[in-house]
Amino acid sequence: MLRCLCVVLSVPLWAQVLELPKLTSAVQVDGDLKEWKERAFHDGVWDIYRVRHSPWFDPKINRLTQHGNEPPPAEDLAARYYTAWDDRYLYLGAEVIDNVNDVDDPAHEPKRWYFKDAICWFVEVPRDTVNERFGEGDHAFCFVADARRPGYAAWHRLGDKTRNYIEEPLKAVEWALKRGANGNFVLEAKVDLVKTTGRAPKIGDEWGLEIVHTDPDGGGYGGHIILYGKGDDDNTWGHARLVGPQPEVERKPE
Ligand SMILES: [Ca+2]
Ligand SMILES: [Ca+2]
Ligand SMILES: [Ca+2]
Ligand SMILES: [Ca+2]
Repeated sequence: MLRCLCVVLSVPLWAQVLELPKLTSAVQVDGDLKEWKERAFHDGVWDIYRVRHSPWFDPKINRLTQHGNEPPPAEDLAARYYTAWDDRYLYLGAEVIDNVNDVDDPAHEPKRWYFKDAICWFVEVPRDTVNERFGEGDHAFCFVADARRPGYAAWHRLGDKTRNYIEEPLKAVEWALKRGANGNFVLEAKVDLVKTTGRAPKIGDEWGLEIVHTDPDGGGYGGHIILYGKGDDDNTWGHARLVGPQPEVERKPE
């Protein structure tokens, strides 16, 4: 019994497999996640306090910007993230509490989502054990929290056999962004995986997964939280697996 416990404890916590459920009913991309979020992968609210106690925490890359007169960190940035898929598409959603919406970048370039409020899902399809930084199989699907949805606000960073860090607008996508009070927003996106990765997803596929949520709030680069990984090296990303449909959270009958 004791030996079993030791084996379990020797596995790094982020080796836990993130199971991404398949959706079996249609998604309306309208900025309201209600028709699918209960059946998506979702592991609760994330903020800097929770990230601070995660196995991948690094204070240099998981921090929020200090401008003076800040609200408590929980009001600076907190979010729920949703991820699911079907035979062709990847579904991405987020419900975000943010004190300031900042989508202005003094040195704007289309690829500079990371200098603006943005959420980016990094995936490696399929997962391997080679350290790569946006090499072949690595994709970032990024969304700037700009309700005007300029062309660069949906962005695709990827690699291929010979190139790293290919940067281009993400065109094979439908997405919606609904702004709330302050910098709050809801994001809903449907990414065509056949067009972006060249592969139709199926149950049992193994992916790498990291979520990067940037929150400069008027400052320069560097205010962000990262989930399940430690940056651009895909070998630090979490281990995700595509699984069949999952039921909604069960509640105790009255
Ligand atoms: Ca919807
Ligand atoms: Ca903020
Ligand atoms: Ca790799
Ligand atoms: Ca912000």
